[in-house]
Amino acid sequence: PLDGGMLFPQESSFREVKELNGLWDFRADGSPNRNEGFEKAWYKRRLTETGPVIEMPVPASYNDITQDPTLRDFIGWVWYEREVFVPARWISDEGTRVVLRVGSAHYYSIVWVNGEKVTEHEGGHLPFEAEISSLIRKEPTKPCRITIAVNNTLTLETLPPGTIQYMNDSSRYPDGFFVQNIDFDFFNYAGIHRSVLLYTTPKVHVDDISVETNFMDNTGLVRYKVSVQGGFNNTLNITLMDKDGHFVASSTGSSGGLKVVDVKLWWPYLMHENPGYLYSMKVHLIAVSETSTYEDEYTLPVGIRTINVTNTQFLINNKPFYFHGVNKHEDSDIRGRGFDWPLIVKDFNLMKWLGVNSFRTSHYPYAEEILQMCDRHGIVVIDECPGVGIKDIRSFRNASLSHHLVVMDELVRRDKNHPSVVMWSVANEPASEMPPAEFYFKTLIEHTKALDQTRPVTYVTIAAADMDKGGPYVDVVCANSYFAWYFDQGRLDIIPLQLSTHFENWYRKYQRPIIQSEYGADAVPGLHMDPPMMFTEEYQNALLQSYHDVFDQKRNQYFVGELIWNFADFMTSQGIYRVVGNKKGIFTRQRQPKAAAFLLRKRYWRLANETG
Ligand code: GCB
Repeated sequence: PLDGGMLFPQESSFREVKELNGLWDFRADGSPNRNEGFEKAWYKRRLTETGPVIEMPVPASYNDITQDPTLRDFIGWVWYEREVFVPARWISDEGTRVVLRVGSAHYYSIVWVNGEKVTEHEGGHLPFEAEISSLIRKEPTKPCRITIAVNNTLTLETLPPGTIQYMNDSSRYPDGFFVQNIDFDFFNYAGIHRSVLLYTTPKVHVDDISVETNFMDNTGLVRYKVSVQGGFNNTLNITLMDKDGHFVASSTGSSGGLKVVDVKLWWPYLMHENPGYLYSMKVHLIAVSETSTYEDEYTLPVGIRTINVTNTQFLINNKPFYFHGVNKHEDSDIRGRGFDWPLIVKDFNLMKWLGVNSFRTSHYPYAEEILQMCDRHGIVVIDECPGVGIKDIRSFRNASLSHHLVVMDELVRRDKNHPSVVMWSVANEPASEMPPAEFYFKTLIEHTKALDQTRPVTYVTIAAADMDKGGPYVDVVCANSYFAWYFDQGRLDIIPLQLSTHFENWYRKYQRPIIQSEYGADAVPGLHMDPPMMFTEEYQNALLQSYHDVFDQKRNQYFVGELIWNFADFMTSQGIYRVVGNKKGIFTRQRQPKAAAFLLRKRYWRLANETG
């Protein structure tokens, strides 16, 4: 259904990458009908010629960059623009294909180059691109002007969904006053969140690669498929090399298998002294046409491993895997959801300090660079799509479902080759007790399984087993619960009974392995009280401890993992339940430990020794 592949841009002898990160011109369209940019066709001239601009860093959310509350809470179109020189040889060589790629922008984007529209894309968190070769060749000596308009308005058909509510009482609200209502618990950060790149490939090029891996005894098997764009007399040479660059196996043609003797499997961190083992699969293309020859090369890291699920276990390489990990957000001070290497590396160091072997990309796909790190470090990922906050019955309608299916197409296309990704999560805490949820989740899960036959599929539920309409379709039950927090507030003593009952009900009904995909309590760092009270560090610790006692009872039965909510404090919309954001982090938003971080660290390293 999707047009072509979405390989991560990479440099090789035949490909170049140019990053367009830095300061862009920026303007939010605050006109009364929020549409002046289109009415006046801002993309036709330089943005600086149609009104005032400010400097805006890319990548970053725009919300927390200025002192202006209107921009922080802005809903509507914002405009980004920058000019860039395209290397002359990219222009003169007709055999070079130039692509403009946006790693992600939230939520709806339209892109122009020199005033001509080149693409539009719906949805944050996933990349989109456009070939601009012929456009830049029209005016070869001029810098190329890239304009990107981004709109963060959410509707019942977007993922995540939201609604706009106009306040019509003119005695209480000014004309045109509206609010965006959302049913998810994180700030709706917006803007260009990941790198903008120009990259080249040869005109005839490797467009997509898929691998599936398996092994038997000591022999690994990599089945691959390569698709090529253009050409007619194409020769594909595939070479697999080990970590040290030594030849392992080779093949020719657009699909086939590579046999790996004495295979070194991809193992999760802590299960093996040599985690995250990656081979390199070099795909080399020579295409000969009547007039020219094209050559291309793309190297894909490949981890050889298998995933299987039984009634009671989650198996990696046929060994039971126990998830002891975290839920995260792409979230930090000032940059919001913007890609930031120092933050990413710090988070990996903190995860290793904790003894984390896995995380869920709550509640949207994370940057590809993060998944690449997980591949290399052997950290296991539950890859979640932005299907969060589906609470309104109107969000189960066909238009919403159709878009949700496309998002899964895009997610699987982007992430299918990562060994670290072991399961897809199609949603978080939908209103899965509503009757239309059954058809919705049956369709969504079947669709995802058809896209990828090698990974289990789930969605994360908050419903009880006897209420959940999607329960029959998931491979693993991922259940969230907040006993002694949102219910029975302050009553830590009810946790053992309620949590055990909850698990038993799920297991009895579906005989599927269960993961505690969220649990936790807010703690304001520095607040202390004994006996514990809600919001203190002691209460957070005591709540986690009670949950852990139940986990340990069920661990040898059907219980296969625990993911704390949350790794770090994160920003939310304003409201009476949130004191400058969600404080369920075991680290603060600045990544300093609360008492709970030490509790979990002790537990996770113990689990690492007991279960791997
Ligand atoms: C949940 C949601 C998560 C929230 C969390 C909370 O169930 O999945 O997005 O942040 O609870 O703290 O309320």
